[in-house]
Amino acid sequence: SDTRVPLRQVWPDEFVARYRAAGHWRGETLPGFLRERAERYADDLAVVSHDARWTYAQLWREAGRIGAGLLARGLRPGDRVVVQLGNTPEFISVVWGLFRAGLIPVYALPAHRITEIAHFARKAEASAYITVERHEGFDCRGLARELRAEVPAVREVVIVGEAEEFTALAALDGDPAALPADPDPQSVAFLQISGGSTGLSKLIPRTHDDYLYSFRASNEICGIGRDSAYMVALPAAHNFPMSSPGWLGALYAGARVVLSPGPGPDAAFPLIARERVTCVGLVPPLALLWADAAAKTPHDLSSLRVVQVGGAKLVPEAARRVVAGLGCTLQQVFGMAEGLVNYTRLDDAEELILNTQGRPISPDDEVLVVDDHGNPVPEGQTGYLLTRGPYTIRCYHNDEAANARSFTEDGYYRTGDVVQRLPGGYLVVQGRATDHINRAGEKISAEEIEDHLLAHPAVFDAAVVSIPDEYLGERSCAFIIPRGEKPRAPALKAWMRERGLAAFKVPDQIVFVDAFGTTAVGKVSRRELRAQLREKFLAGQ
Ligand code: J2J
Repeated sequence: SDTRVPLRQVWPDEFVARYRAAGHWRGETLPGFLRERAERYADDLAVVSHDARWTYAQLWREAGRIGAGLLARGLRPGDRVVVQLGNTPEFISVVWGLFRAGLIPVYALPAHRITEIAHFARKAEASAYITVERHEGFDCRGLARELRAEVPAVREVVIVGEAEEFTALAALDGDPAALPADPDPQSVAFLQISGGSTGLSKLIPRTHDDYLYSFRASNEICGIGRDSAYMVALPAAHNFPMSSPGWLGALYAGARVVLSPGPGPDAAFPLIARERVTCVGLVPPLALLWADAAAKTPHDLSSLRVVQVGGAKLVPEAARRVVAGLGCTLQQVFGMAEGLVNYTRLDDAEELILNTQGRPISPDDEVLVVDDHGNPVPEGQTGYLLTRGPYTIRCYHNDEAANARSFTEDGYYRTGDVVQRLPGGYLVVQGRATDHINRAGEKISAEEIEDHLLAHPAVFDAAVVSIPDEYLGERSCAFIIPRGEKPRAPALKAWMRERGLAAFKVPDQIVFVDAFGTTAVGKVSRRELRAQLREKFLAGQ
């Protein structure tokens, strides 16, 4: 019998009825739509990287081999599989292999290390882990060994490349006739990773129906059609390049997905020229880097029609530089892996494109902007953003405490973002209610990093805050009260990395202090403390 926490994502009946009646939920599934495309566009290119070109038929066949091979290795439909792959065609074939086999991908980022991977494997109660032999010099098989030791329930490891004691992706083999029928469109298709605003990252169960709606509707808004070429420059496992409209949207449209091996102009520009890329999604610091590099590049970028920027706030001045530098339509994207995505529309007035983060995808996205007491604020005023709708989750997986905190009684998701709503529903992101650092689009929980720092014997107390950074938007700064002899900052950073944490979570800056010397009387909350330290630091700059 299965003792695992069931995968579920449920909307109340009246919402299900409404979303179906409106045509948002159409009963399509991820394996179902790709099968149809593989028949219709069999010989058209689906996935292109710097050294591979796969047609729709090839992608579908590869997915079948992988899915059947995993079932032949003893995995069962419903099993969860942590996937950690870079921007390679194998990432896409593995994901569809899992979908075809009824297995549930759990999307890790290449930057994650044992601490994060073990957390995902435990929370998801995963049975398998799929990774690559090396990623940018890092030995992922070593990580797989640590994972097997820490979480023995992960009984199967599949490696892209040289597998050593594990199973090679290339060796998977099975009878595609053994693959199950397409899943229930309302069932959970995968677990996405949350930005982790408080504590460790949470797992986000998304259904076929809800996710398909989000990227099908995004295609329309972003102008993705059969002749489009969508470039994945950010990590392909991130929700933005996956679904807004991302590589899933591109495949849904029968378009081409172009995988850039890295996010920088060096990797991306030659591919844009060669493949005539029409659309790409970037985070603000990258968009600025691209805009500067475009003036100097010998590569032809004239095919680019839309550059999307999201994941962190793009201030108006930066938006102007992106438009001037890349000379194509800018689209601001304000989204979240939990659901709600806002876009400026391609034909919006420049005023809106430069100054707002867009408006929701769907007429059925419900957006509330509320004050500290949960009461709606007048239009144009700033408040906390709450939302529910046809592609916004109602609960996290296997995390009752987070669910109690993150959702209202009537099912709104508390985004943690502080926004201003303008006429027409356009949103301007003004800040946030939760203590995380948005480092170039990578979200870092202050609490999670403090917990790690407190495990160091020479750290008496630690408070982690965000500091404005010209390039990254924000960087992380750890205030530390030492215990006994003060450790050296580089040694402390190295120690953090050795704990097996994603490198982007290691504090950018460390400031040693004797005390947190708060001015407030009595006990202050961690939040207030972080705010005070941040203000004092900024005042001293
Ligand atoms: C300010 N803050 C933003 C923006 C996200 C599309 C685009 C982005 C994400 C994403 C995504 C922002 N301006 N334009 O999943 O499908 C911050 C907010 C938000 C959090 C979500 C997509 N765009 N943010 O970034 O789950 O604080 O998703 O709540 O990683 O990023 O982070 P994440």
